[in-house]
Amino acid sequence: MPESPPVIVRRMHPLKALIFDVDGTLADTERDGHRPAFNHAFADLGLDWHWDESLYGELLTITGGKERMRHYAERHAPDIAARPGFDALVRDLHAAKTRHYLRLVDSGTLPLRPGVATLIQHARQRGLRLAIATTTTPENVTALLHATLGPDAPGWFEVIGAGDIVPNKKPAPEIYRWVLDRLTLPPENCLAIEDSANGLQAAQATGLRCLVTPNDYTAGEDFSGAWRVLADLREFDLDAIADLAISNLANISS
Ligand code: XBP
Ligand code: MG
Repeated sequence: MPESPPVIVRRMHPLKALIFDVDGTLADTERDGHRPAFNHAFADLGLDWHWDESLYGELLTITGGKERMRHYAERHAPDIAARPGFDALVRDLHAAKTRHYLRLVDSGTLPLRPGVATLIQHARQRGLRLAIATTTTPENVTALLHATLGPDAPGWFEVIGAGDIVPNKKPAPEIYRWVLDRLTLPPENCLAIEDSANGLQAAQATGLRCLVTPNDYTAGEDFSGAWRVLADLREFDLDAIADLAISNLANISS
């Protein structure tokens, strides 16, 4: 019997949810938000550490504020890192840093990146579900949403996965898995929106398509495998992607 030709099946995956990263994606929070907050915390606790813009760019490859401070101390202040009270110091520094960061956010000096507010508005109008997957502390997320989009905005996000809620931060996929579990959606129906290679890796390892909008700190990173790379979210048209059936071609022999 002659062999039947393969049947190409295109699987349609309607877009049901957008999952946003926060730092660097919703707003350029790192240089003028997290960085000065770390420096204020160092001064508060009597440390002569100072993270300038360039050094901070290097340190950003380590996600998570506590993890970033540990990494820095182990390399630049090994005597302090070796002290018995180092864990408590990191905890105190991070608590002070979060207080300073929240004050900066509340002062309204950290605007959303271009196109973010409009995309969120369009997504809500279309009934798309919204979620957050970030390594930063949960209070930082709600404060930023509140300060930039208004008091109701945190409630627009059905799931907010943030900070230490998972053991390993991005580029580990755990935070995206945590969010998908709570959305009870498969990755095929969701789009992750990120600004960094660490975030892209986390999304990819979860099976998510990922749109990357780089910023000054992440512009030179490797975004191979990203679904799209756009300068900012003004370039992103939700109408053009009702379905995410971009590359789901399956060869099925009949
Ligand atoms: C953001 C981070 C965060 C912040 C600091 O990464 O790495 O660690 O810089 O936040 P992403 P905390 O954008 O991939 O989520 O100090 O609250 O940890
Ligand atoms: Mg980010």
